[in-house]
Amino acid sequence: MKPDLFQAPDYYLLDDLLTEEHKLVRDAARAWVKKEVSPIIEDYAQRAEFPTQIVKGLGEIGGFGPYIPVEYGGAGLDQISYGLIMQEIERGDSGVRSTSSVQSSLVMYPIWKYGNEEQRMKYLPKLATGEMIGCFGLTEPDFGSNPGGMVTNFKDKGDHYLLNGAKMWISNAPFADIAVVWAKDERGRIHGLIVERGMEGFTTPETHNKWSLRASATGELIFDNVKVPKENLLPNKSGLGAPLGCLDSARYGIAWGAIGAAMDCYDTALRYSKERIQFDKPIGAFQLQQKKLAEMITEITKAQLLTWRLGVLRNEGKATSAQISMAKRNNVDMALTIARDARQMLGGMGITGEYSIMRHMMNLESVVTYEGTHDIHLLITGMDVTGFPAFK
Ligand code: TGC
Ligand code: FAD
Repeated sequence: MKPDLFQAPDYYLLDDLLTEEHKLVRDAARAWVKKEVSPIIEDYAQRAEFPTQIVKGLGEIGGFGPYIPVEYGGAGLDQISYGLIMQEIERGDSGVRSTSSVQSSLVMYPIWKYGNEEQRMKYLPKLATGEMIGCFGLTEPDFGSNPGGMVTNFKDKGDHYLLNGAKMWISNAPFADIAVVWAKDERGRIHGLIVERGMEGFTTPETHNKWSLRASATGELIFDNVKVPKENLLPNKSGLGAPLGCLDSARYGIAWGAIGAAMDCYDTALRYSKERIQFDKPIGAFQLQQKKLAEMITEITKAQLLTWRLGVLRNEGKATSAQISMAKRNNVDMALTIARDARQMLGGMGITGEYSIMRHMMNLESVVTYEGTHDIHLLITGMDVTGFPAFK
């Protein structure tokens, strides 16, 4: 793979909107990605393997629980710093950002928000350093966009719960130490349970043959009469709103992350367009290539502004779930379009692992599907503006 020469586009001088702390956090994450992710990630993606050696570093740059309070081992940062870290990590690879998103927003967040103090102290500090890795089980074979229909369930057996069912498409599952699992009780109410590797009847088979997110491990969670101790139930929130609340935090991070992938594709295509000569001119001198680059930088700039504003609203506690949906949907679609155009600008070279673009493009096909598909987010916006849910 070519050396990482990334230079971040900032067409509207958005750095002026950031504090010194935001810039320090972002620059540390950017430098770490250049040193630790860029040189190895193509190789790991080609081999369909997660690079476990980067886990410690992810913890050190605040990639695990950036906004979780310091007393629980988190970095105690604000929502814009959280977003900037996600942007930089996904600039390297969406699969690495997935590991960070799942650990932060889908495992640490529910334990912090819905757990009790013993659960927080037991799990959060180890999750923050990467000493422990978690995964999040919501999706099932027959319930993806409609998680409320889930059939995974647990029964109260007096001194423990008995868990049965299956989850699929679970990021980090094959190597996770714990899983935050969403299941129905005997009354059909959804609760979160912390299931630990090693509990009898709990297995995590890996999902193979993915063309996307190849450097991220995906798997199933199978529960065959798993005895879960009663103290592993998250006591402070139940109902579908509990897992969906975690998704708000993860979707917000993805909205920033997608900008990172888009910036990397744009930067690569821009540099290539100045170096590649055809018909005695750099291809960047042709109007058709300039149109692509002009559209890319326009869309990246719009996405940066949308996301920065959303971060301010989240810092003020005013962002709605529907606003987060709009940013996730817009930014991932924007990044996917840019990746496809950038890939074309590199001609044949664009399909090789010499450049990051094709990997980003394939990764983004998962990002546009997980955490709520492109169409589900459109329906969320539609419901928000009309008041009519069109899901069913
Ligand atoms: P609905 O009746 O609308 O809502 C049920 C309850 O939930 C509340 N709620 C929310 N709460 C917090 N945050 C949100 N975003 C919320 N959206 C809804 C709602 O107020 C209600 O509360 P209550 O108290 O009245 O019960 O539910 P529905 O069954 O009609 O479904 C709505 C729909 C389709 C929007 C929802 O199911 C949905 O978002 N589906 C998409 C599923 C999804 O995103 N799955 C993601 C799985 S995890 C994943 O992909 C991780 S990838 C990780 C990585 O690698 O980065
Ligand atoms: P379906 O729900 O079957 O949707 C198929 C198509 O139908 C989509 O285009 C969808 O938009 C459309 N559709 C569905 N309902 C409607 C409707 N009402 N109106 C119009 N169109 C509709 N899940 C987890 O719980 N944890 C994870 O860690 C996790 N990681 C993932 C990692 C990867 C790589 C992938 C690919 C997925 C992951 N997921 C995870 C699952 C992901 O969230 C689901 O794939 C996603 O929610 C969509 O569900 P589905 O694949 O079952 O598609």
